[in-house]
Amino acid sequence: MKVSGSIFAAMLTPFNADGSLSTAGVAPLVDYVLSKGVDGLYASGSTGESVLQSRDERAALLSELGDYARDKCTLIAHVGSASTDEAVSLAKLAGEKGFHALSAVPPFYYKHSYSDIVDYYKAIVDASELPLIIYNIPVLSGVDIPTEKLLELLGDDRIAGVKFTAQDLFQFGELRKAAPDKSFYFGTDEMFLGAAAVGTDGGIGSTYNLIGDVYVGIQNAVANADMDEARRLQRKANDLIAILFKTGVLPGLKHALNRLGVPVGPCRKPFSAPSTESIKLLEAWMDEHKLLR
Ligand code: MN9
Repeated sequence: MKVSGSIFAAMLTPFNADGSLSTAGVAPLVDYVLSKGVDGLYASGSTGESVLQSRDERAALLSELGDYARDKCTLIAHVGSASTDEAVSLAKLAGEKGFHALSAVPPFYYKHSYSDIVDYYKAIVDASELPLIIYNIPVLSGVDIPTEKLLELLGDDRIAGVKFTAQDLFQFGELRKAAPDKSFYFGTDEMFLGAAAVGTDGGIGSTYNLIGDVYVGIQNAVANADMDEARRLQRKANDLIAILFKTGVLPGLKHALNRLGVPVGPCRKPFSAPSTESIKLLEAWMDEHKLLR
């Protein structure tokens, strides 16, 4: 099973000023992100602050997004959870709402056996007809599935590939070599060019909410063997990302979008608002790149 498209924004979740979910914020955010030329959206993941939301809030976001955008682009629903039942219920909903694929982090917090992790993924794929992308993000999930176990999981036809948010390009290349029929999406935005050089089916990242065109450009430049252009674009992304490390990646991205007139609100606590000093750097970067309007 294949997922169509290559470059996907790991979508932010819009909140109101009081921190409640803003379903009204979905359409303007989708319109802005798609205007940058990405192939689709990956919703309710790390960037979407999913672990700070209830199951019902995640369901409301997925429902709104499905209704608004299923005919506009490829939609991937991240349904991963510490609880299999919650992941399964979100997977069913995504199927009903016209999503094109599912994704899930391994169950986190408790240290589960590999066989529990396999059962979790099987339960999710059994819940709908959709292909599933494993979300490998050991730095946040705390679960590092070894290469051979990832390959075992990929033996299931319904498991289409891996969103690989780590920095080990050797492992990334080994996975691709061992499973050439599967799709591997790189998730560390600041190293996307490295993955594109090794070979990647695409990328899924947080900063694509703001500058998706840059990653589309890197992918194209590498395909055309234009390394100067690819490096120029990665440097542009990394200048922004270095600033986002000062603001906090998600609070900074939300600040930037709010400034652009795309109302995404604040991040949920315990995230805090960016410092005044870091906001100055961010706005100067936006100004320099004509992102303020
Ligand atoms: O998966 C994101 N990774 C993390 C996506 O949240 C750890 C990335 O898109 C990063 O936010 C980005 C900046 O470090 O690469």
